[in-house]
Amino acid sequence: MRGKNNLIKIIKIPEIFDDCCLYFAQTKDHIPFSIKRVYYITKAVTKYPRGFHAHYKNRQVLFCIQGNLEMVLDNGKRKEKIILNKPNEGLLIDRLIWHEMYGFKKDTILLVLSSAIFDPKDYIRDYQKFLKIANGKQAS
Ligand code: T46
Repeated sequence: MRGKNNLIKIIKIPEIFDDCCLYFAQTKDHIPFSIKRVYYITKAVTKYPRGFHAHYKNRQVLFCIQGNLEMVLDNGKRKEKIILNKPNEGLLIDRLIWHEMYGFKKDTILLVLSSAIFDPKDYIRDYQKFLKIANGKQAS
């Protein structure tokens, strides 16, 4: 993982090359939580950004296993950007990190490992509310 204070935390996972490319990620060795849910996004449209929310509790690691997209992370104080395009690199999105996804290239596949089962109440989708919570001005 990169520096502790960076918003961008990249987790490298093993890659095995023989007559294919095989990647694996497992709890403890690579993923800093028990994986409760897996989902993936395909056929996203370049001109429609996604995300625009933060989670109260859910933690996630995102792998762009094919293609390319840009992620913007925001902790309420500063923002950082990264291009995801390497199947052996996962991006950790921790609690209370606002995230936005842009520029999905054609045929991009984003695989997400999640620490919690789906709960719509875990989403903060209002940016002003997020800023208050992230900066400790509103009880969550
Ligand atoms: C995230 C980013 C990276 C479900 O019913 N179950 C699920 O497990 C998920 C992930 C979504 N949904 C429903 C909720 C919405 O009605 O699928 C619909 C689309 O979800 P959303 O608009 O939140 O999609 P994204 O791409 O903006 O965000 C997703 C995840 O929802 C989110 O947790 O961090 O990918």
